[in-house]
Amino acid sequence: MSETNTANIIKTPTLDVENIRQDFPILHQEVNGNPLVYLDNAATSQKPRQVIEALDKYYQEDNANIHRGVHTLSERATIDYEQAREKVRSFINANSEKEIIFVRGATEGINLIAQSYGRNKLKAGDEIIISEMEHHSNIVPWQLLCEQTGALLKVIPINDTGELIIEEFDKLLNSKTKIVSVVHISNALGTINPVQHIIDHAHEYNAIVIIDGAQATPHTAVDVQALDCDFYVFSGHKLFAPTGVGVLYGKTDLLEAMPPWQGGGDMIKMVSFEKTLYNDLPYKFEAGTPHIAGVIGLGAAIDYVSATGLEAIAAHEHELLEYATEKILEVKGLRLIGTAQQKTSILSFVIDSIHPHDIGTILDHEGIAIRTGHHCAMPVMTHFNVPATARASFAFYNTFEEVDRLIQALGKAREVFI
Ligand code: C6P
Repeated sequence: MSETNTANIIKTPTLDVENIRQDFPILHQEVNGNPLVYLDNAATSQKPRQVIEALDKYYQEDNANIHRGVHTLSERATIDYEQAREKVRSFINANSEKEIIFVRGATEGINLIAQSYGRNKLKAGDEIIISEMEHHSNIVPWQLLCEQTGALLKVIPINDTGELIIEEFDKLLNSKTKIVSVVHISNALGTINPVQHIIDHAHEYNAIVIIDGAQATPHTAVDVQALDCDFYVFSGHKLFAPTGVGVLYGKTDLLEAMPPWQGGGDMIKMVSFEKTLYNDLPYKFEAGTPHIAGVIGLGAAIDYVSATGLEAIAAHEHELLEYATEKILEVKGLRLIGTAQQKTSILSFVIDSIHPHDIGTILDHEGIAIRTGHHCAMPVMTHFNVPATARASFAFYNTFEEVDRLIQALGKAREVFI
């Protein structure tokens, strides 16, 4: 894009990106003598000062355990923790706070469902459907469950643009299908999946549907009631919140019927050696002292994203994606992995014979952070017959100038290696 075109895009901003960047202290530093360009947002995103301050306040003023003490600090910590639950409920439009379980992240959420729901419900010969583009955290828990129960894993194939072949999904569904678990947005390809179709069709066979929303919640509004999914999981750290905290949403009736996953403090009403009574939802699934600061930080992150506006975020990221896609395709020998019609702001690519790790190293010298590797989605690499890709993933604080820096640096990588 010429300078004039860039100016045109910047003239009609959907977001005041420069202002937003002021909220992210980490972005204002040099790496290897160059201003940092952070394009590894799909791995983890940066934290606005409002989130950092919420953590700071908790540790400086309110630090105490929750649900336990009658003292003032404990009451304050409990209020902030439970307010964050309400913020999450509202953010994904769950019906009740009872449906919001705090976990460590998307990975723990899926494992909880597999072990608490799956292990109790599934028997030999039952079928679980996932897709070829899943993150390992939505493959391995189901393989473990299959080993434990004798259930069978079925896989929706993808085409060469990185889209689900949805007719094949429809063909896989049958009366033995008990669980369908698919990713909302692929971390390796950027594909936005037709989750509504998947949920509606799976329900015709009375299968329950789990959506892995790890890459979706930072980019798009999610309404779990409108979707009618049975479970939805996501991680805080991709949503500008701290690491070590995430969310499992589940419909009340399903969660009520599930046994606790872990035993310990807070998940009980009464314990004796003869019998233990479990706590009500959501505490039944929150054994032990949780990541209190992380949950409070997640609440602050949700406030920040909501105030910024997910519509404006999505619009800016879409413009970035279109601009970056056009520019990156001008790099000689570059092949994009993942060219779905419906995509979010992730660009996975390979360049001729340059190993993606070498691309990543050259870019790091230029101050540009991307991820290289299999992105915990090895079956995607197998499909596209590549060992790894380089992946640039954008957030709403990224700019068109940063895209230009990426493209220039890729040119340098070519000069060094080809
Ligand atoms: N993907 C990436 O660089 P955790 O680790 O539990 O926060 O999230 C796991 C996970 C689940 N599903 C999807 C679609 C994901 O992208 C991730 C995490 C990171 O792509 C780290 S591997």
